[in-house]
Amino acid sequence: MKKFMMIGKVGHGKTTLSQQLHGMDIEYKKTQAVELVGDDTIDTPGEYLERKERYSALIVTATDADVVILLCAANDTMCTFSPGMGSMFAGKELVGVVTKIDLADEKQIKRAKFMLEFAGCQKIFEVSCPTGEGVDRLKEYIGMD
Ligand SMILES: Nc1nc2c(ncn2[C@@H]2O[C@H](COP(=O)(O)OP(=O)(O)O)[C@@H](O)[C@H]2O)c(=O)[nH]1
Ligand SMILES: [Mg+2]
Repeated sequence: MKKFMMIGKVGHGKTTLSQQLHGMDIEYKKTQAVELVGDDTIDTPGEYLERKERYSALIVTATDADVVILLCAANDTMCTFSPGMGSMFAGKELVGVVTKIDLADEKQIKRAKFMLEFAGCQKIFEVSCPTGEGVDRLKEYIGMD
């Protein structure tokens, strides 16, 4: 069984997308620790990405994952991922997901995609959880059962 790991800033939609990928009811809950959603998805607290001193926790947690998914909300105005950042997960398949496309325009979506590309994502998807757009395409690509 493949394992997936979600990484992104607080509020960018990691937990919601994890629930949606598993067909679960969407329930808001602040993620305070590394948690397993379903039996294959490692959900992480956004603070692990936002605070550089916690990067080591991301690296250690990623050893259990086959696919690392970097998420960036389309309406984010900050630079979430620095160029080449994905290399800290050396050897893992790196997939980018632009979330919240329902809240953004084309220019914003493109900006988020560039950032994920520069971070090192080999493939990038655009999703909206309220509409479900793009979620099945992502699920199929990563090979989630
Ligand atoms: N409009 C919109 N809201 C979303 C989307 N994905 C998540 N949200 C909302 O964003 C907030 C934070 O989501 P959450 O999954 O907890 O983010 P996390 O901190 O990355 O786990 C919640 O209120 C979600 O309902 C999306 O695609 N579109
Ligand atoms: Mg969360």
